[in-house]
Amino acid sequence: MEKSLVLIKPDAMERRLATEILSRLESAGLKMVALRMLHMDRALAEQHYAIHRDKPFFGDLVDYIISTPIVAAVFAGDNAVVRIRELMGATDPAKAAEGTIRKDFGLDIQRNSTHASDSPENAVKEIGIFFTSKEIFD
Ligand code: 3AN
Repeated sequence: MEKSLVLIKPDAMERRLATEILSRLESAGLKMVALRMLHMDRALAEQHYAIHRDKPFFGDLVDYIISTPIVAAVFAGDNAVVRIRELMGATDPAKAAEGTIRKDFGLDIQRNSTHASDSPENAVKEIGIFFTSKEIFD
């Protein structure tokens, strides 16, 4: 089964939305196969967001993701990457479709409540940043 990394970001953690967001993914038929809570340090955040290193918002993005503890999870299912991104909606909550997680909970383009892998290849890399193979129960 395909897997995707999901992060519950600081804005959602602060508003006690972690389980509600995880529940939406489970209700959609995706299977949670790994879960942990952690406070990312700067080095881990820079590794996770390395693809955005040259973007003007990189510094703010790293500061934001390390501002509180977060929840990291791995969800599995057929076409998990695409299905989860559909459930989450567009990066900018203002542009996200009705009924999506970011439309319902996101505050702005940075504080958009969740992260999900954007391809199966990136999912493998991202999952490896947060979990060992022994911590994934599929
Ligand atoms: P997604 O999370 O939908 O895959 P990406 O990969 O383009 O979106 O961006 C990663 C993260 O960077 C976003 N979740 C968001 O928090 C932040 N981000 C993206 N674009 C902007 C922007 N223009 N200004 C501030 N933050 C941004």
